[in-house]
Amino acid sequence: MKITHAEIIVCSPTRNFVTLVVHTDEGIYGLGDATLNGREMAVVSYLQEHVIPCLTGKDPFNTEDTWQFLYKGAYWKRGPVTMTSIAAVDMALWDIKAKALNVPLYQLLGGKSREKVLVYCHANGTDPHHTLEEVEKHIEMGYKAIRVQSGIPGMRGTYGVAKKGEKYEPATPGLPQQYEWNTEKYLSFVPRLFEMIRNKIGEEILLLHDAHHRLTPIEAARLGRELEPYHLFWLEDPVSEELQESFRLLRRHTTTPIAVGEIFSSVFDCHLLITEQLIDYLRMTVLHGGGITHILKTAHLAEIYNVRTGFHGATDLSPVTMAASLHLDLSLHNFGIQEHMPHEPLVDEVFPHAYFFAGGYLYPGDAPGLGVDINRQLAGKYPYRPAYLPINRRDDGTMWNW
Ligand code: EZ4
Ligand code: CO
Repeated sequence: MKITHAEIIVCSPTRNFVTLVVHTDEGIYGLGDATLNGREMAVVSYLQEHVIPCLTGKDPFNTEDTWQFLYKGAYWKRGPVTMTSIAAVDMALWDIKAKALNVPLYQLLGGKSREKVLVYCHANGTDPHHTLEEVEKHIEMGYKAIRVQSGIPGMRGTYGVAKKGEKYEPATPGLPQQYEWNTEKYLSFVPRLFEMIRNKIGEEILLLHDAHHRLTPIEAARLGRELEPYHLFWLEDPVSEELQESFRLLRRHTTTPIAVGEIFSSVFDCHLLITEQLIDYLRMTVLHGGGITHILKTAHLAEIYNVRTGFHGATDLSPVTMAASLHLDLSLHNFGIQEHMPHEPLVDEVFPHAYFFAGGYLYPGDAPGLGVDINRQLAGKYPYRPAYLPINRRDDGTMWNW
């Protein structure tokens, strides 16, 4: 089998997605997600100008060699644009291989290690009362694990929380929106929020929280320690992700489990975190972490050090990534949990898929390959719209991590 050509489909059914379609001389094609939220066209250009021309004539079964060709061959290794581009090709090739062999992808990754994939959803409220309502609503929907984010009294907006009645979406059309940040108000609020939620709902539901890279290590240590009585499943992105060493300080002070990695590009962003056992869950994804080929290696390293997976699954990752994640979730021994932020119905229509949700779990389904397709005609009705993630500033105007 040989790759004949590849094409890129950019569409915006409620939000932007970049999809790579790789075609072969046997008529089988594979899909890869190439969406880098807020920087979409950089990946389009990287693929179009520098990657697609090299794919023609290659055997799509040689996933390892093609990965190394794109990684080593670029010379400029790593970085989100490069690794997202490589991931898109890698997903598409694994999709082709599994389709050609007529098996769901998980069969090529070790088969089933479990029957179903535990997921967590988001409960985002404008204030604690609204947040509790959202938690209760999601418990009724069957979710067994819930990430809790809440607006903070006295602060205008915070991460993960939209206006009441609206859904939180990462990135909005137009120029970046500005949010404000106050560490002191946040730190005194969050433990009281979780105390209230635990008192109302009891111990059974798993609770998670995302600090979205905003604290220093010692601030995060205080938060982790004060949250201990409420038994979080994890505290996510407690500190900025760049400095792996900063997790040593945090780790010394708290037993609250730590998750990090949604913006990691490769194992070299987390080798220290894994081998020093500084984290409990790795959020690096198939999409932004170099594809199935590289995530497999990273997850296997993590397994040796008792670090489990908790793949990123926000709505800016397309159903193609969700499918790839679910095949990995089903097969990796050290699977922990999968994020589930359901796409809008229109997105599911543009990307018809075999995976489905039932009773707090996701199932990848048994369609050959990834089990996802793209409806080109429908996609064509929703052209790309420039959109940005928000920015964040402290009270005095200082730029902060969003
Ligand atoms: O901010 O996907 O845990 N999930 C998150 C997400 C990210 C967005 C960035 O594109 O932190 O909401
Ligand atoms: Co996050």
